[in-house]
Amino acid sequence: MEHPHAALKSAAYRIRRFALRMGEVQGQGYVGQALGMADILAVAYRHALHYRPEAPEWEGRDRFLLSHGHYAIALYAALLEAGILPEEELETYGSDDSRLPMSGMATYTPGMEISGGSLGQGLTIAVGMALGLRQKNNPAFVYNSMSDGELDEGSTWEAALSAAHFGLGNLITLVDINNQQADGPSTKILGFEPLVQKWESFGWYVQRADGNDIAAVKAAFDAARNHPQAQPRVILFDTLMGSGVPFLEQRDKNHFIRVEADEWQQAIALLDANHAGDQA
Ligand SMILES: Cc1ncc(C[n+]2csc(CCOP(=O)(O)OP(=O)(O)O)c2C)c(N)n1
Ligand SMILES: [Mg+2]
Repeated sequence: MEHPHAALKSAAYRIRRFALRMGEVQGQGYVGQALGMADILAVAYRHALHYRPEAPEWEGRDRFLLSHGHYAIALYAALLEAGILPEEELETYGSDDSRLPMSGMATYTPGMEISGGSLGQGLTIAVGMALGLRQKNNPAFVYNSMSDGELDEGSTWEAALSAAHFGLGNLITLVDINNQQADGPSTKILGFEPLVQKWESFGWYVQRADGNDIAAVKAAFDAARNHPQAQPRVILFDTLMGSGVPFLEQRDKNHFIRVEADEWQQAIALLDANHAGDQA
């Protein structure tokens, strides 16, 4: 019997594959993050977000802000899947004059709403955008995607307070909890649990879900959009870095992965085999 979310699983597979192919172009990159977030991005771009691939700046679009700009490769893979970027452009990833630089730049890439990467800024911008859209009676949602390292930034919590104060029901924050930062496990660097209670006490509608379980991710997006109160919404996604490629899942210090030349093809072959097995 076909998996009930077969189309979304296939989208997540293609997003992982695009990310690995871009990684191979440069020989290194934030590939573990892209693999870890692929299921979330598949649901975002194939189920939840309203957008027009041929008109990335359409005023009615939902805004997807990549606060963690170093995850650009993950968003490019999603924009390729969404048809906002053409597939042949993938080969230019990270090269001079490419529209796909290694860190996200709003002025370079269609579908890249902000130049993220100075961590902890995305949510502050998202609050302003959500307020502005509400002012203009524009019913679009603002999604702010952020990493667990950004929970260490004071600006994140100032923005969280403001969003609740203004009752921003058009704001959805996605947190990628991969328990990794540049210097090691997030929980060892600056403990942030219990996160559900923290966000709730800041006045948010909170869900926590397995970010690598397509059905759970889809249900969380649906509940976030349909929540009836005028409250900002956050989904805390627990994810596994490198998800879908076992030898990358197990790699230590996978914040920035250097993969040997022959391992990219090996990773793609494993992913393909897994996906074929899923569909059988
Ligand atoms: C304000 C700010 N401080 C420090 C950095 C340097 N930096 C880049 S990535 C990173 C790790 C942050 O944690 P997270 O985004 O959770 O890492 P990942 O999950 O990608 O390993 C840091 C500290 C930065 N980009 N911005
Ligand atoms: Mg992290």
